[in-house]
Amino acid sequence: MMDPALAALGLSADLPGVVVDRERRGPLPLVARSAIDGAVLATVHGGGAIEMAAAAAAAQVAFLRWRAVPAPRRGELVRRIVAAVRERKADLAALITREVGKIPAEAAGEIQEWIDIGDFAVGLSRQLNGQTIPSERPHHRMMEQWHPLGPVGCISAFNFPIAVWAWNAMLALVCGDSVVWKPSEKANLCALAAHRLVAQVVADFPEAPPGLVTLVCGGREAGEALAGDPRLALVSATGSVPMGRAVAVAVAGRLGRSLLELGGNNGMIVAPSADLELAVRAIVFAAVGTCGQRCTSLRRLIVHRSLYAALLARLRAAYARLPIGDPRAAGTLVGPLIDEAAGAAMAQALAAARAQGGTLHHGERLAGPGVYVRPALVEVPSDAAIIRDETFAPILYVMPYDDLDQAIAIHNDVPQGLSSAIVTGDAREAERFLAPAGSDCGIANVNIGTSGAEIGGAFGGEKTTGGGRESGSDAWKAYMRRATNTINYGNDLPLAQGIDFTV
Ligand code: UN1
Repeated sequence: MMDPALAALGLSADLPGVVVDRERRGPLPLVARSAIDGAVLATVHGGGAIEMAAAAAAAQVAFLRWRAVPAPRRGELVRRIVAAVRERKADLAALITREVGKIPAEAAGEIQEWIDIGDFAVGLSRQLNGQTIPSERPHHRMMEQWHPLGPVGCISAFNFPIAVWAWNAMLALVCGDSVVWKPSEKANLCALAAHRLVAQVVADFPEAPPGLVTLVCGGREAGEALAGDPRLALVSATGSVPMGRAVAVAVAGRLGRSLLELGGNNGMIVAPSADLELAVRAIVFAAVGTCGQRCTSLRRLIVHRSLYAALLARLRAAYARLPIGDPRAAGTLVGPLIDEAAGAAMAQALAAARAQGGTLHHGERLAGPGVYVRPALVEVPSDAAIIRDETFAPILYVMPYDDLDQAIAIHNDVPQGLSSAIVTGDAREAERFLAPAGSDCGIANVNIGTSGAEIGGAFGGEKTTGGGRESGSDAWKAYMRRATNTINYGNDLPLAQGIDFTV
């Protein structure tokens, strides 16, 4: 019998996985499984380098037409996409739950991020403003214009199988770009369903050319072909540091532009004046939400020694009563890890932490089918090597500190720099954390956790996180090219810098 989460969106058990001008069955059969129970949901026929080249070619042709459509009209397309998403929100969320195992509230939150960035992009379609700059030359005017950049390639991860592509695609579309998507191999059904919805709206929109949005489900070969294709002016990639490094090298090699959102190893400082009740709630959501599989998940907790024992006791108690299991069951807060490899990585990290002097609380594997774990708290010395690695699982390393400078130094002493937080009632401490010598991350919060960012802010981080910024604020500028124009409305030709070049 067809799974209801697939049936509601018209997905069958045997699906085309390449969408260029129309849906086609590529040569690469990919098995779509559910994280909930490991059940095989469907086979998706994806592609490799040949299919990716066809997608890039179609995207290039589409771009040449789409860039000439006025930006507010492009916004109208996105407005219609958002209307369709609002209608199908519940079905799309149920598919996220079925395929990658998110609890319904978080799955709905992910679709809400699509709606939010869509609304943001619609408004932006009338605000792609450049500036006017005073010229040093008489009777001259200087200005900047933002023009569409080119086709955008998007590589997305399983943990936000729809939202992260939507952040990219909605901005790219209003910016006048076409979009090629290579989704995670672990979330092809979410990608197909989301893409179908957009493709339908595009097909009904008079000015939207075929090839404006394309999809190639595939593996490494398709991803490498995307990164290497000179027609894709911007490659936006979300995933692991090794993947991002490979993409960065390939894109830099052809002098393309990349936008990277890679690993996080997010820390929180809990200061002596912290509201402990608030801290516990912030920590638990950030550390165990999405089963620790957000790039913004809280992984390191740096606690002032004066409240270390009390906070640890409260966290141990909270972890002991976490409702873990099938995310479709009412009340579940922690669903499964994505697959066996994730379970093995968690077990390996816990073994390493123990060997490096860690004391483990919880973290045990629970009964399947599906990879269910009780999230782990690990007391570790702050110089343990393991805390420098991001393990995509619910492991929270806990360590004490004595003064804030030391806490900030511990906090920043990891290769990654995505998200961070401090819980404190002391305004001076909060400001020190946010100041230039404070957190070195792209996101720094006060009295909230590290995850769950709104789309209005620029999202991304520093160091091995890759430096990219997606989503709100002025992240749209990555999807456009800037032209500086100087216009002479006089009859003479004065040169800049006072140069006299009279012949
Ligand atoms: C991710 O995990 O790749 O801030 C993105 C958050 C979400 C997005 C996470 N809005 O946790």
